[in-house]
Amino acid sequence: MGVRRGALIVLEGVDRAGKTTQCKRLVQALRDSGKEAEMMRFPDRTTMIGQLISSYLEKKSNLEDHTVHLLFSANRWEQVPLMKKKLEQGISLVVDRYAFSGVAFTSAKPGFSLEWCQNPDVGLPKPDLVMFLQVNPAEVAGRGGFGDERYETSVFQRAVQQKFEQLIKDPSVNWKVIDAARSIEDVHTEIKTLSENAINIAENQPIGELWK
Ligand code: ADP
Ligand code: 2DT
Repeated sequence: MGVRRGALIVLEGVDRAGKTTQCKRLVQALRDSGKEAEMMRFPDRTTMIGQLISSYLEKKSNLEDHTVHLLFSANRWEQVPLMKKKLEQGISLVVDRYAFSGVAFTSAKPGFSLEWCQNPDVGLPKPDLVMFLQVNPAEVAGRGGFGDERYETSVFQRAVQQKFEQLIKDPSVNWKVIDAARSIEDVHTEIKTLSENAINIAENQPIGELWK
């Protein structure tokens, strides 16, 4: 019998919802229970495409809105061979943002339909589980202010939140909405249980294709 594949697990949510904190905790917990797991994040700022994106986010450069959307998508596609290799080796991938952030952020700009935004990401490895860390802006106000990067304003984040709410209605994706206003520990416990279930189910299934 071949190696059982790992699961592709994605965490999404607005700024300061706790995505990075929970991704790290989840990878550690999975490893502690003897499972192979690695963290990834998008944008991956380390590649050549990622450096263009990073400079844009830091407002050191300007890029036309369609162009930067396609660069974010290309930044995922360039990791696909490595992602598939790891999943097939039995390593579960815990990913901080994915195509859903791509669609939510660009479609929050004027003149962009959800469909146009989804197109470049059609066919990416489909997550076995996407957890949306749900918080309202008042609840996370105590977690620190906004940074200086592009998109880090309360007006834009509210528009992004509305787009996420539309995306969550898509039944072709295995969305779970998590109440992320609770303690780090309580949120982690729920995320760990959902992830272990997803890993058990995924190991007997082929990797799917997103939005196809
Ligand atoms: P994100 O990656 O979604 O932007 P982070 O994981 O970086 O969010 O968390 C943002 C800040 O909020 C960090 O200082 C983190 O320690 C804190 N934080 C994360 N989760 C919680 C929580 N459940 N309760 C209180 N503070 C939290
Ligand atoms: P962080 O590195 O702090 O998560 O911020 N974004 C992200 C997009 O606009 N499109 C995408 O495809 C992705 C993955 C979200 C990255 C910022 O970039 C936005 C916040």
